[in-house]
Amino acid sequence: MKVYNTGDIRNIALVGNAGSGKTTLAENFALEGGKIQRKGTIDSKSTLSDYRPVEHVQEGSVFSSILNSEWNGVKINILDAPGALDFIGGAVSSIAIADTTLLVLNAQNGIEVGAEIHWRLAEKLNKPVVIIANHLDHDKTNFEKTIDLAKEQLASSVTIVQYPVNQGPEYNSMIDLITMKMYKWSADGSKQEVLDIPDSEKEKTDELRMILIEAAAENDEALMEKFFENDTLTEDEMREGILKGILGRGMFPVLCTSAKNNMGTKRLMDFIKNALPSPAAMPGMKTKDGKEIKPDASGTKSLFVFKTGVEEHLGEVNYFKVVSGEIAESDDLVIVSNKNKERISQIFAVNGKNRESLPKIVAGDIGATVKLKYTKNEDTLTEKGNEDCIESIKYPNPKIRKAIRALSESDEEKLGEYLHRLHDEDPTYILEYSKELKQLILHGQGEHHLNTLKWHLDNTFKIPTEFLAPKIPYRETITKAAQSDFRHKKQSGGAGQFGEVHMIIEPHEEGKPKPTTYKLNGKEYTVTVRDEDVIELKWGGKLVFYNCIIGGVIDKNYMPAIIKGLMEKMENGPLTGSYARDIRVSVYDGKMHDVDSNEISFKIAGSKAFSAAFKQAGPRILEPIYNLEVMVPSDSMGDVMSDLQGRRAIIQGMSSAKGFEIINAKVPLAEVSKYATALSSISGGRATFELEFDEYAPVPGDIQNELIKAYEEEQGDED
Ligand SMILES: Nc1nc2c(ncn2[C@@H]2O[C@H](COP(=O)(O)OP(=O)(O)O)[C@@H](O)[C@H]2O)c(=O)[nH]1
Ligand SMILES: [Mg+2]
Repeated sequence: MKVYNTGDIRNIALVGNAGSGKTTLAENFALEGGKIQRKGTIDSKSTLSDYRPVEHVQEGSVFSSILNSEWNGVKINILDAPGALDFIGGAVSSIAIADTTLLVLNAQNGIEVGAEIHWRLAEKLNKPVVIIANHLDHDKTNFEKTIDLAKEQLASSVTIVQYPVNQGPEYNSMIDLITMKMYKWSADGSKQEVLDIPDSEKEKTDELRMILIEAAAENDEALMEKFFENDTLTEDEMREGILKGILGRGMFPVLCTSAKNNMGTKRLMDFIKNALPSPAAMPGMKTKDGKEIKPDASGTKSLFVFKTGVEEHLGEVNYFKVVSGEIAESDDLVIVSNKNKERISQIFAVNGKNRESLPKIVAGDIGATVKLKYTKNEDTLTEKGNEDCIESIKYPNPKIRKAIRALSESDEEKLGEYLHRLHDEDPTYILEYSKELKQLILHGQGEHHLNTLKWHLDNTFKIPTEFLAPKIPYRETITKAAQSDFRHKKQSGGAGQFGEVHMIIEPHEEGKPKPTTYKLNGKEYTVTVRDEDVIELKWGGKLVFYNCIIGGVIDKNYMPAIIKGLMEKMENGPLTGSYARDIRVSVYDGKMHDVDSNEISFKIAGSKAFSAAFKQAGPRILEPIYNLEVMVPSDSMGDVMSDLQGRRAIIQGMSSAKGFEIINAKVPLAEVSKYATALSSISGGRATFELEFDEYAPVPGDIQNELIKAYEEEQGDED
């Protein structure tokens, strides 16, 4: 296949709600560019994208698919994203990697949730957006209303470039305000006529063209002046203004298609070639240190792997964008993160599962390769000595968690391996083996997302699994000071054991001065700190240990053994077996025996004294609290608020955005494990949320009692 220069490449992401027609549109691009001879259809499960078995079962895209086509010498790389929000990962990477986002709307339905959310992703990544009004051939199609809603909900600078002449079942013509022509198609879209604008449309066309010209002028001061002077712009000036507007997100042009009938594709491809930026016109990719790498074909060889998939008969396929330089077959590159060497044995341009070989590929282009040994998703491969590592794509935080288990114990190892593989294919699945909970926890974007993963395990990998309720990683701490001592003594027969430890424990708080005196149960204790040991706990919080021994009653060498004893209890808290945190311990007295004292004795004495003190020190169970941000359409605000009240949420603030209310709250993790499902049913799928861990806070007393009881019963069962 031909090698294209950076300036002759257009990278576009197709996004929008599920069912809006992205995959069908991608198929049209491939057909018009001669990549396929016959168009596949969604109904016959024969499209280039959506080729994977899971997508046939689900009847929709699950992963993004990469396609390419050619139009008048320009290569168009198409990243066809899934529309369903559970598979948002594919949309995030597509928008991040492509230079322009094509937001496809189903003009029967206005702005659907998926469109709204993908719009916000493009906004966050500062990407130019072109709006495609699709599905123009239905009874219920309402182009005008859809565009009004887009102006209201997305941006006021949504600007009509094409409009349908006869939307509805008879749809076959559209007028383009740049070329000032009418495009008319045969019923199957195969024949296109370019006609003069009929008289009946002239008035409307002139009016809309003036709006377009004014919108184009707004993107440049010089153009604006010309517009004020002449009340119009020349054809060239208008095109210049549109280019600038698209690039700077000052204008969001609207184009028209009926993807099923392949109407509008050719003119859309013209527009992609003429009005959308090549990678050279866009900011380069950013490194982890914030450096921008321009897509310079003569620069250092560098590529970024943005997607990994396992394909039948091929094994792992790595999809990449060339960051800079030219990558040629047989190039030897190095992975920046771990310095492993990789040879690029083959380079492909792909159309779903179809591949064409390329001898080389230049900066800004998108390709695929196979047989890499060490490369992982999101790796940067470059020339030896170059340290520029491209920053990872930022995916939304997980929204749901479940524990998963193989039904047969002998599958456990394979399960872990396949789950890692699925994470590489879809980074929004996060896998965590929690040692503390003794559960394999899966995090995902929603119920459907996790069920799809299970489908893979059951059907692709043939490992039967089950989901379990995920446990909550509780913590334990104390609220007041308490004293305790313990003598461990074993002096009958054989080698003896002897250790005695006296301690005071109390809550640790940052900045609290070192202990001096305590009054506990009517008794006064004075301590003098000799040594301080601050232990940062792996699970958060601290254990602060003070050696306050006077007169050498416990040898300094036994302190590590006492700390070991404490740590055993910190790892397996006395209330519920959860990790304990934020405690300080002053060991101020004790006793040794000349012969029988040893490390094990002091470890046991330390551990027992600590346990006893812990129980008298106002122990509390802490639970993880998350910051929750919910974006709610104004009309379901009341229902969302009352639902939150039932989840022990503390509302932190509220604000409004375009048609949305934003609620910020703090909620316990225990109350939001199924929030994705609940919120979706309350808001008809229109509300979205983000969750982020904030802090640990005490659980209410009644819940603490229930948890302790449940733990005791569980322990009882085990005995
Ligand atoms: N009538 C009509 N059907 C369309 C149009 N575009 C797509 N479809 C159909 O809508 C369904 C969803 O299309 P698909 O391309 O999978 O949408 P995606 O989820 O956005 O990728 C399929 O049955 C398509 O045949 C259109 O413009 N008109
Ligand atoms: Mg699709």
